[in-house]
This record gives sequence, structure tokens and C-alpha cells, in this order.
Amino acid sequence: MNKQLEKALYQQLNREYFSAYQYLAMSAYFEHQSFKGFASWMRRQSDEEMEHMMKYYTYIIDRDGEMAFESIAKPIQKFSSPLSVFQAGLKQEKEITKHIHNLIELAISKKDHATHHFLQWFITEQVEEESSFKDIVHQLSLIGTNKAGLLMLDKKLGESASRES
Ligand code: OFO
Repeated sequence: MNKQLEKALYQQLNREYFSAYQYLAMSAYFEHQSFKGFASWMRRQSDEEMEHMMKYYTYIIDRDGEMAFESIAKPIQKFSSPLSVFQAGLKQEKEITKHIHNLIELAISKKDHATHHFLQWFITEQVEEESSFKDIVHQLSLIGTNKAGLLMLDKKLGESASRES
């Protein structure tokens, strides 16, 4: 595999790992706030990011790529509200999408059709993930500081996380 592309792939692996770590930190924040449903939803999100990270790992190994593990950045752990957490999550997903698009551009420029094909799955996944975060940000914006509304959404997300796991 082209060395520049190989490096870009293991850098993306690192970003997916960081997403998992960040979402786990968000889940811990919600646990401390007793928002058990938000905590479960974020934990499920973190598990999904670990699965994404492993997809990159398996792909690089399958292509006989060299793996260079790098440090995982420290996640943000302090937030001001549930809304601020989901806004940060949406920002993280948009950042990931941008990097996947860059990776695709690079795969095309290196005429690496297999990598181009491999990345298509992530394009679809990112549309779904951005949409989930966007919906929750929107709902939390409408709820504002209404405690009953927050608890209702917490319950709903907890139920959806247990259905998916
Ligand atoms: Fe949602 O970031 Fe993975 O792909």
C-alpha cells in the first residue's frame, strides 16, 4: 500500500480510538449526573467507535500495512450541561467525517480502489451518526432547562441504547 495512504489510515484508526475514549468520558460525566439513559447511549456510542477502530486495524493488517500506534489524546471530561455534551459529540462526528472525505480523496489520487471501496461503509455510517447527534442536540435545545423534559429524553435514550446492544 502507498505509504502516505497507510499513514493516513492508521491516523484515522487513532481518531476512532479517541472518539471511543471521548464518548466514554461523556458517559462517565452522565453517570455522575445520574442521567443513566444518556450514559448508556454514550457508552453504546463508545463501543461502536471501538468497532470502527478495529475495522481500520483489520483492514491495514489485511493489506500488509505497517502499524504505527500513536498516543491517544486526553478527552474532555468537564461539561456544563447535557446539551454541551451532545454538541461536542456532533462536532467530533463532523471532524471524523471531514477526515474520511480527505482519506477518500487520497485513496482516489493514489488509485487505490480497495481503500476507496473500504471507506464507503464509513461514509454511510457518518451520515447516520451525525443525524443521531443532530436530533438529540435539537431536542435538548427545545427542552432547555425543563427537568421533566430532560428526564424523559434520558429515559428514551436509555431504552434505545438497550435495544441496540
Ligand atoms: Fe462516528 O466515528 Fe467512527 O467512523
